[in-house]
This record gives sequence, C-alpha cells and structure tokens, in this order.
Amino acid sequence: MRKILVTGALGQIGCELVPALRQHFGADQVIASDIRMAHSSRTSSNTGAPSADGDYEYLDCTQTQHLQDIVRLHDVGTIYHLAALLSAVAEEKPQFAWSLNMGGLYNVLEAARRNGCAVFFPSSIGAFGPTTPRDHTPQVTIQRPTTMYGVAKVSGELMSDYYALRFGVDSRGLRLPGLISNTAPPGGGTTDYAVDIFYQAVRYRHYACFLRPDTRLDMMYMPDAIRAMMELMQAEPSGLHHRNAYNVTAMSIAPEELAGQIRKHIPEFIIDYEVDPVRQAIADSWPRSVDDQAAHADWNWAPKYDLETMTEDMITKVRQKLNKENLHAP
Ligand code: AKB
Repeated sequence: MRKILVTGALGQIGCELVPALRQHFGADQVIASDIRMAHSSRTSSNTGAPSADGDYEYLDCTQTQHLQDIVRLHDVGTIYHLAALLSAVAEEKPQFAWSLNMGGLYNVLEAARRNGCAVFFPSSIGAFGPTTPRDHTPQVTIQRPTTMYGVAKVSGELMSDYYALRFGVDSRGLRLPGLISNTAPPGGGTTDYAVDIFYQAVRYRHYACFLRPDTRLDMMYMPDAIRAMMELMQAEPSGLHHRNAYNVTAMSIAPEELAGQIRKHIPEFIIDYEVDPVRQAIADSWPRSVDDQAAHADWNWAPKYDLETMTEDMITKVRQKLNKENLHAP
C-alpha cells in the first residue's frame, strides 16, 4: 500500500484523523505533517495530538519542492490536505489566507498530479454566501461568498474539479459544517463557540458567546466528520457525482439551543452574549442548514450523533479531560 500523508496534522481535525487512519491502515502507513513541531509521545497521549514517534514531517505546504520531496520520499499515494486558516483569522489576514489556503492546495494538487496521488480537500459551509438559499441549501446552488476563506474554498472546489477532469487526479472533498471536538481546540473559526461553550460550562458554569442566540448553523461531532472523510475516500469513484464538494451535516443548531441542551447536564449553566461583529457577519452570510441528500445517495453518508448524543458525549469527555489535567497540575 502507498502511504497516506496528512498536512496540518496538529490542527483540530488532524489530531483525530491521524490516529483514526493509523488504527485503520496501520501506524507505519500514515505520515503526519505540520508547520509546527510534533509533541513528544508523553505529551501526545494527553492532547491526542499525533506523536513524534509515528512518522512525522515538518512541512510548510506553500514550499512546493519540500512537499514534492516528502511525497516522493515516503511513496505517498493519498494526501489529506488539512493545512489552512479558518474563517475568522483568514478575514484578519486575507493575503496570507489566500497564499496558504489556495497556494497550499495548488501545491498539493500538483504533487498529486506528478506522483499519482488521491487528494482529500475540506471545503466548508463557508463556500456559500449571502445570496445562497440559507435553508436546506442545495448541493448545487449559488456560491458567491463574501469572505476570503469562502473565496479560497470555492476556488479550491473548482481547482480540485479541474485537476480531476484535466489530469485525472482522484480528488474528493466535503463541505464541512462547524466541527465539535474534545481533543484539540479549533483556532480562529466562526463556529468555534460550539467547542468553547463545553469547556467554559464544565469549568465555570458560564459562557459569553460571540454569536447572537439565534444564529443557526450546521454542526457535526468530530467522530462523524472523521468517518465521513474516510468513507468518502474509500467510496467507489464511479458513484461520485459531486466528487469535490459534498454537502454534509449532522445538526443545525443555534447557541441558545446548545445552551439548553447543556443545561440538561449542568442545570446552573448560564450563557450570555458579547457579539463579535466580524464573526457574526460571517455567520450571517452562511447557510442555516444544508441539504446533504447527494452524499446520502452517492456514498451512503449518515451521521451517528445528533445534538443530544453529541452533548452527552462532549460533557463526559470534557469532564474527564479537565479532571485529568487537574490531577497533573503542579
Ligand atoms: C470556521 O468556522 O471557519 C470553520 C468552518 C465552518 O469552515 N469551522
């Protein structure tokens, strides 16, 4: 088997995707890479981050030659390309966001073309914009995003389609919603509140949310997202009619609903609102719920977690994690 390379492996998705791929395909089949240095194996068991003991490469995806060298050195056959800035931070640094999010993907697709690799690209609900229908957003619809993050995501979908059509690169992708996880924190996203809220609820019984109470967005629990990525990459190619940009979702929720669900486990939990105008404007330009029928039809996609089961699992895991950290505190 040719090896699997994961870029951005120390980020929110990579920290859970790398162990899942290693469990499925074997530890020596997966190369984790990131622009940051990997944790030692001792630390990684606490954070869930890929350990320096598995194959790990320092990699800046904007460095074309370095990326090519790593792909050749390890005989990589599949690249999960996760290295990218999230929406809010991309809006702070739009020029850098374009060069990393689009330049990095271009380099990955070129390396794939030259070396016969398959590519996974995470698009996002951010690929839609204010003129897109906001409820049950269709698989094929208007895409005129107003953020640099979204502009790079739509361009990434088109670029991946081009490489598939023109050069036969087996590129595939998902339009991911906000991801809720308890391993590594997200950084700089518009949907990050849905992770922060759990830590603050367990620690302080209080959370100040940066989005308005009724801001409805699609979300998914990370175990479902990891499974979706792996299932899409293993799906029969002839059935993939929208290969680079499948809408997927598990739940469409607003902060006030998530807070209500948390209160079932922590009755004294209080949420209040300190709205961040930048992130609110981004959220207001995104769909409230997407239609993921095409993913169901083409490769049998179905989420396992809903709001209730995700909340229960998150609270259990966040409690365990914070207890463990307290035990290890000096
Ligand atoms: C973000 O908020 O930037 C991401 C996304 C929905 O793409 N989580």
